[in-house]
Amino acid sequence: MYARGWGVCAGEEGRCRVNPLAQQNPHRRFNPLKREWVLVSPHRTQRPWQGQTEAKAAAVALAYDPDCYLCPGNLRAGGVRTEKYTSTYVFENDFAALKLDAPRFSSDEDGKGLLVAEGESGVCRVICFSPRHDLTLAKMSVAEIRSVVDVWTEQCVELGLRYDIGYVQIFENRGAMMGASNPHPHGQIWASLSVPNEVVSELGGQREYFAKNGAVLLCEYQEIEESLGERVVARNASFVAVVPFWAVWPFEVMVLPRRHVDQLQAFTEKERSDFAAILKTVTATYDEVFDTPFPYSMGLHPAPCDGQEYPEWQFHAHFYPPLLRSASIRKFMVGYELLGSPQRDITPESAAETLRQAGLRVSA
Ligand code: H2U
Ligand code: ZN
Repeated sequence: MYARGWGVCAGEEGRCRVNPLAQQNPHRRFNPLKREWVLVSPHRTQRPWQGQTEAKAAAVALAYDPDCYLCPGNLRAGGVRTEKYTSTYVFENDFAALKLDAPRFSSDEDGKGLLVAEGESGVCRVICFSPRHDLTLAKMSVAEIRSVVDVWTEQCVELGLRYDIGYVQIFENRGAMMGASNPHPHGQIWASLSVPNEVVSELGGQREYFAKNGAVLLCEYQEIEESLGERVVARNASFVAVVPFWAVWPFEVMVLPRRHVDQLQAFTEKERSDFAAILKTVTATYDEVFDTPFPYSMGLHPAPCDGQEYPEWQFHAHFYPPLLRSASIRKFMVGYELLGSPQRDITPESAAETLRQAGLRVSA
């Protein structure tokens, strides 16, 4: 893969490390999950910025906001009153993008596959992580995040058993910069009949690797990352958080289990608590980097639940945060990135080092 003139750089124990040439020179890295390349331009980190800056997000102060759609006992925008919930709480999205009773159809209008459409059905739900308006995952206790993990798991079990659901996508948009509509700590579930694009793409990479090597791509990757350590941000008994070798977003993080698990519902009790703990560590670390509530889109990637077997799939979670150099300077995916390939300036190794330093300040 690194054929053209690069050679392989062996570390002390003969393990492969990032080629020193790559730390300072333009290069591209391969994402084996999606089978796509990302351009890395480390020499460019000093470039001046006179473009858009964002306002620093203020921390939310109120434990209960009478005007919040998601606070317990309040009237929602759709006219339904939320009950006075006391722990993690789920409701059907009042403005759902998917509906279970949507008609099934498929059409290919010109018969050439150029005007293809299919009916899509599913369910959209909102999960209030906590009744407290002023909390975030980073500020919630591990026990409170554990109740979020439990609810995610129950949702995956319930929806995964349905014959008309093929994938359960759980995610959180955090912060106005990522389009979150409300500071109340919440996430969403979009469960659909078909398997969405990103998952199809990651399945392609994992299948190819499994067929070639008879091994699970992300399990082997996790072992390599743990043995090298240079992109590891945090770890506990059951999980490791890394800035992927092929990360696109400046401070992108992937959370991987340290054993092969395809679904959330396959976690042991201890793993559920350890998952809660590493989510707290990652989100608290993020908030420390620029001393601001760190915006991100986060999501879980279990295997599809369409009745097929996925021995090649490893459960994982992605964090995609947009901030680049400060609380007010974000990365944009524009120009070359829309038309060519994604590109980053700071290397994943230096982002991991920044996150590790921030993590040390959190635990100090
Ligand atoms: P985001 O902040 O990630 O947009 O999630 C909030 C979701 O909550 C959004 O999908 C739903 C929106 O449709 N919502 C309701 O279902 N009812 C409301 O009263 C407000 C928002
Ligand atoms: Zn994924």
